[in-house]
Amino acid sequence: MPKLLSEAQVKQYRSDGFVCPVDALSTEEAGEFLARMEDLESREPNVWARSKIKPHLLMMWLNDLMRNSKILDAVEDLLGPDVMAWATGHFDKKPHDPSFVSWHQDGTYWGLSEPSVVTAWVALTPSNRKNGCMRVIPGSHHQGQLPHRDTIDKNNLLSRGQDVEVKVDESEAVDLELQPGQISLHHTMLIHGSKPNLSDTRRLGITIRYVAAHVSQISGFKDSATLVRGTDAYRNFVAEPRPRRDFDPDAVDFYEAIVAESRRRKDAIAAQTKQDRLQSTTML
Ligand SMILES: O=C(O)CCC(=O)C(=O)O
Repeated sequence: MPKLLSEAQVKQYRSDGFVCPVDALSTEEAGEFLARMEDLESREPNVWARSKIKPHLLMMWLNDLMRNSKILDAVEDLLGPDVMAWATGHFDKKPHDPSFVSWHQDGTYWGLSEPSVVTAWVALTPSNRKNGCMRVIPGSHHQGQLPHRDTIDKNNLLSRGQDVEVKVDESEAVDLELQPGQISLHHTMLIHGSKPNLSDTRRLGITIRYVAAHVSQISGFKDSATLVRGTDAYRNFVAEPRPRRDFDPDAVDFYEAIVAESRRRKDAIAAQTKQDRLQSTTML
């Protein structure tokens, strides 16, 4: 018996690769998290530039959000009882912001052993078709890992501008519209992206990437995660410290070391992919 999702939603996740919408936080709770985030932004300049990959290591509000019991109930319904929070992020589009996200699969540079990885996309503002909500291609996760190419576009919110190298039929795309406090859940291999914000309202989503505790990092680079539900019998990841205050100096040291590893990992996987592609072209 699932804890938060219905049997039908669990089935839909397996067949389509996503569930949306799921009621997780109340509107008031979402407003409180947004207020805590904005308060930090006003006190600490460039917070997001200083914490791009695992901001939950440095921001108390985000570390609290990824432990929210309702979100974890939904994730447990998909991943099982032992859950680690592995990464977090924010996708922010101001009114009339040209920022977009190219079609991609999340797992491309992650180096994880298997796809028992779910993203909870938490809406802190309304997210809809007009302000550039996330869009997904149902069932595309069944194709497994697809090749991507890195692109350079200053408006692409992805760090490498990665773009999946298969033709995406946009007529199949489903808009994941959410109200503040609602979440969507998507599979790490699901093809997804989003368009610019054409509205007068901000669109802000927080991503929390959860992995089942048995998943491991297989790229050879050191990696960390936080146990948020159940037990960690595997110890595949370095246990992350919980910040005692925002930008806690001890947390910053841990953050910088782990994020440097993560950058090296992404560069190594991208270089390997390039080499594999070169080899397969010369063999033709
Ligand atoms: O928020 C968006 O527009 C895209 C989010 C995304 O790409 C992700 O969650 O991986």
